[in-house]
Amino acid sequence: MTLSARPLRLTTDQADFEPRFRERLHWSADTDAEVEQRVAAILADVQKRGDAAVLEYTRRFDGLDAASVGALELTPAELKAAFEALPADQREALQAAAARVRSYHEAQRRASGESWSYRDADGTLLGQKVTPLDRVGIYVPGGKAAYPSSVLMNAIPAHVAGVGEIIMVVPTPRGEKNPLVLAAAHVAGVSRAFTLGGAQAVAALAYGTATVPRVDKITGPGNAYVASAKRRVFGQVGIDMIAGPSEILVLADGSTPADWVAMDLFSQAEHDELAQSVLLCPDASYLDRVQAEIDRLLPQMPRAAIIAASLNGRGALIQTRNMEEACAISNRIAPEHLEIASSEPGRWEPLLRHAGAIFLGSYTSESLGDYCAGPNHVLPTSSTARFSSPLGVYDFQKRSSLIEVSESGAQTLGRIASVLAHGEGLQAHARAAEMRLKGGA
Ligand code: HSO
Ligand code: ZN
Repeated sequence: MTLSARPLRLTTDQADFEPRFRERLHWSADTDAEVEQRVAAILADVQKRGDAAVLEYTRRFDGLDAASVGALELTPAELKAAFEALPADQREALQAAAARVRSYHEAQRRASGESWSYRDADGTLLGQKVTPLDRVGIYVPGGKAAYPSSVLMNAIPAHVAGVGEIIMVVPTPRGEKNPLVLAAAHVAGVSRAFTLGGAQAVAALAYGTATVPRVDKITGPGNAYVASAKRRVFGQVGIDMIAGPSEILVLADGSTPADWVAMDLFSQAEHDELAQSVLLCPDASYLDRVQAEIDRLLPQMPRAAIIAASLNGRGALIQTRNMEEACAISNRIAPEHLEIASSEPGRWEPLLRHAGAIFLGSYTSESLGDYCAGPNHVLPTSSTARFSSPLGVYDFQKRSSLIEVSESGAQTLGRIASVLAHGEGLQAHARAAEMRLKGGA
């Protein structure tokens, strides 16, 4: 059987464009009741029985038998040894990627992650103090989607933020460790790592056990069980986001070689059958050329079956009236990754408001951003780029307001506060403000 990949072909001036476009874009993050129930039971059990429950679920779900949770800890020496045993090209690539991701996040911290304050006319000091989180947990998926690059993308911003302790968990079915994941943990500054996964790992991090320390925030992607567990422990601990399937939207003016764009669509599609790849272009003949390249290139791809399922089920090639309309549609979609495959990316970028990451110009393939350009590859999916941002240093910090009222400030503020406090019927508030007025009250 020969595979074919035919993304849905639409033009914005066809009569049924809207409903067909909406149907293709639709993604529901509806949760499965059975998953929810099982996760709730696992969380409650780990909360109650700690290590014993974690061990039992790890045995049951990962086929990994250990005498204690402590025996599932990967020592720093083991992480380092994994790094040192890598072939030189992998070791160097990992280090080069880590260095770039680190410099980017250091710039991010300098730009927006520092404390600040000012004094107003009364000499009252007002400001914001930025503090790194004490301890965070990083969930690294194992199994079919084990991404060492995601270890870098989660751990490095945490490290740059100044987080005291970074605890990594990675499911390790039957104890088969992924050397690149271990090596990435070494390079990225992970403090402790456990071969644990699933809802039980999230529970261990959220509640703490005798062996696994309780963290303040859990970041990183995972399967439906992990997503459900993260949603449920939120409040007790912080979480980064609940990620949906990965997406790419390419805006093309026809100037980028069609095979480059076809491969960029594949690069997202190969992640997952549910991943979404969309191309918008005003030129119908360019869309034909990209489709021809898809047909030509697909048989060469080892993950052709996943790519075909993704493109046939969720892909789209959309002909727009012009580039302005393509930009407007892109804003409606608010994609996780947005490539501007154009000879004049600077002309279109100002029109684009909602996207996790914007890749400008023909040379900027998403895959360069996925691994090593520097910005984070953990990005808001499923249109959440309308209101949220890439994972960053700021996710590993929190802010406290600082207020130091001077004696003269207490006079000005005291009068205002007293009036408002009386208005709210709160006498103690009013008196606390009035007592500090000169002449007292
Ligand atoms: N495109 C993925 C990240 C990734 N790609 C990891 C390769 N490895 C989600 O942003
Ligand atoms: Zn990717």
